[in-house]
Amino acid sequence: MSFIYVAFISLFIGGLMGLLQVFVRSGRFTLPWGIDYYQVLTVHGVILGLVLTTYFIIGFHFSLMGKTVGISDKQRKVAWLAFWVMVIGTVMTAVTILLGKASVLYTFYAPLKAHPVFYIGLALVVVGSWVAGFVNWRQVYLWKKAHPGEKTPLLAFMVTINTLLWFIASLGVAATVLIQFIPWSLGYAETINVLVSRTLFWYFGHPLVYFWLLPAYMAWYAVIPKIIGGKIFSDSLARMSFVLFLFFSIPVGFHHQLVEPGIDATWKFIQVVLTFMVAIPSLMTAFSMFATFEITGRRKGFGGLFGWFKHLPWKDVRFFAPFVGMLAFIPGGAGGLINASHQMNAVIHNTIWVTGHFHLTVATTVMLTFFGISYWLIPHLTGRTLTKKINKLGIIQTIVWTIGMTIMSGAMHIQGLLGAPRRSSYSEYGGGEQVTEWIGYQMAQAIGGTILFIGIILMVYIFVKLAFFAPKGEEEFPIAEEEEDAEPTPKWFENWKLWIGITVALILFAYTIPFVDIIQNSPPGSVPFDWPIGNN
Ligand code: HAS
Repeated sequence: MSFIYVAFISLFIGGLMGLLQVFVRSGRFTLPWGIDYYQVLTVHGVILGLVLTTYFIIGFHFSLMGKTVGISDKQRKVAWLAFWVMVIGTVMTAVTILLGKASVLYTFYAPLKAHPVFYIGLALVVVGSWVAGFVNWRQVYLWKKAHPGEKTPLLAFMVTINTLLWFIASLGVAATVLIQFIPWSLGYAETINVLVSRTLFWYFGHPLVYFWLLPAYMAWYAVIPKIIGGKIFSDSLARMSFVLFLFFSIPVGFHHQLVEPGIDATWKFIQVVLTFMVAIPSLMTAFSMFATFEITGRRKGFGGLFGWFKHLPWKDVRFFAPFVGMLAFIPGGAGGLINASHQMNAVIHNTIWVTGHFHLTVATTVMLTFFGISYWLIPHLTGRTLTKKINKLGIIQTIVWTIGMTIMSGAMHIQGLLGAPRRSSYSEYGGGEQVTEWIGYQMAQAIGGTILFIGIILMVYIFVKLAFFAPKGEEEFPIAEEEEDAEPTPKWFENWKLWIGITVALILFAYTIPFVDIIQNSPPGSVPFDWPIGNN
């Protein structure tokens, strides 16, 4: 619950920053008291993209592990250590941003330099998250020892994969922060190798998005079937899709660097092929969800081609919010495939289309699923219940979010196709003709963003209600069982050495030669640049 508190405080602060951004980009509003647009944008990206997600996910992981494999008092103490290390790191990072000494956005691209404390704080957040992961692995290990020959419970298996994915991926960001950014920002190193830093960042940055997505998939595979009165379609399919995510989410970072000079085109091509591989487990997930919906509906007596669709509990927000998240992932995922296609990437890269893409994926698919989880998880943890009134408010919240996001993200996608840049404040670009095409969409963005902020206020209100004021009682922790006639899960799913071995082999294959090439043929490193100029 402590992790979830931080997540919801972050939601409010980050959402407020988002509101200010869309106002500024409408061209009708200037930030007061000399506050800088890029400072606000950095708070928004760091607090929503890195803080909210990581805290919510780790809290959710702990709750799933507690329910399935249990947690000892000793493990709980180490989990608290993880929490406090992360909080100290978060506060350090937040202070530097608020003091205007780290307006480097959430991707902190070199050669923009932040105050050293910004990087040290981020490193602490990562270290804290590793400690949490170690606790999760230990939980599974002890459970396996006590239950020889039994398969690890599905959700514990999924948490293990997600923490493994996170650990292997975050080694990249830890390396660039410790070896490159901290010495350079402290003045011990005069220059930084920009391409190496970006490559290590994206080695981490892409799997990061699956670290966000997989907890949503955990709920789709194992929680949603229970809520709709059904069963898990296939335990093996669910495990296989998670294993495929472990394999393919890391060796694909180059698809964020397709226009980056200095990376050999052959290796970009190879990583694009691997990117298309990572879409497969998502398609398997879509298939599995349809199967669950249909089988459950037919069992309840709803026949015909689409009759089963009617049985879904549309008035239950625990289902409705994640379902809208699933729907949003159809255009969101299709947009991802467009981004990954080398030629089309040249059209949309560094345009606000990309911002539209990730507001559909992380800010809709993932967030609406996290909200869907919160409706039962928070009252479950606080010993309260989800009342009919809060449920109804939740449905309204989901609709408000969907309207706001459709307008905002739609406007971003269209503007991106017209060439409007991302990561930029309002500008008329010297009266350029092309810019006039964007203005209307920037207004739409502001309208959508304002509706979304209303959605955030509603959600924070619901959170406070569920955490402190809802009637006392017992809220179910819904975990579904597998279909009776499902094929038994093969034993080799527990072969962790094999999964880790294949993952490492794929990473070495995709990165060794291009990385050596990048280091051997690097242009001169860069001295630091400060923003705002002369501020640091
Ligand atoms: Fe992405 C940029 C490619 C998925 C997040 N992405 C980003 C950035 C973020 C992000 C934050 O190749 C910006 C980073 C930055 O700041 O620069 N993305 C992909 C691909 C996928 C993908 C191929 N992205 C995500 C997810 C994210 C996320 C998930 C967050 C959670 N993305 C890219 C690329 C870029 C990029 C390039 C760089 C662009 C550039 O140039 O800068 C795939 O994983 C997508 C596969 C998904 C599917 C959809 C499956 C559909 C499902 C729903 C089923 C629905 C049901 C309901 C069951 C194939 C599972 C049905 C009911 C009915 C009634 C119909």
